[in-house]
Amino acid sequence: MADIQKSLVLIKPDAVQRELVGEVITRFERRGLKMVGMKLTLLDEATLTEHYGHLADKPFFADLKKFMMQTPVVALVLEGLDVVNVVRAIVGSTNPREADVGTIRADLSMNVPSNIIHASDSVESAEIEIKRFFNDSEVIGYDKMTDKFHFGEGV
Ligand code: IDP
Ligand code: MG
Repeated sequence: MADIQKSLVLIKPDAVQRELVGEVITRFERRGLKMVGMKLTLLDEATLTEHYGHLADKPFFADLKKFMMQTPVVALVLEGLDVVNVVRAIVGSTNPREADVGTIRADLSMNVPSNIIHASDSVESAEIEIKRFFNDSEVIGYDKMTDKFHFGEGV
């Protein structure tokens, strides 16, 4: 049974530098995902240490955090049916050179860490990550005429 879920996306500094923010958001909008949170935000080291905690023992950890602080990122909360898996599929695998053609990472990037985008990898991490970057009042539920196509019976 499909669930309405939320997912956290960060459009990374490489995409901001390369003026790809609009392109990335357009892909999500066209797919029918609903933006319920959006902000430009400069990340600090403490937030990144927490966010990338699963990579703390990797040799690239310090460089990854430095990369993520180069410019502000654009943080999004997306809502939709099974949105966590849908977003990961739109984003593609971590190494852009191994990602499927048609995914954001394969179409727009060539390397790590500069792979355009972060997306939550499970419903549980999405809940934690949304709280990491957004206050409750910054995630805004609203009706859209297209909800009936993307969320409901489709008629
Ligand atoms: P994900 O972003 O696809 O979920 P994770 O394994 O959670 O992948 O890694 C988080 C981020 O760390 C990646 O998106 C990438 O920017 C960076 N990263 C992952 N592996 C490497 C690496 O081997 N070298 C440099 N950066 C890496
Ligand atoms: Mg990850």
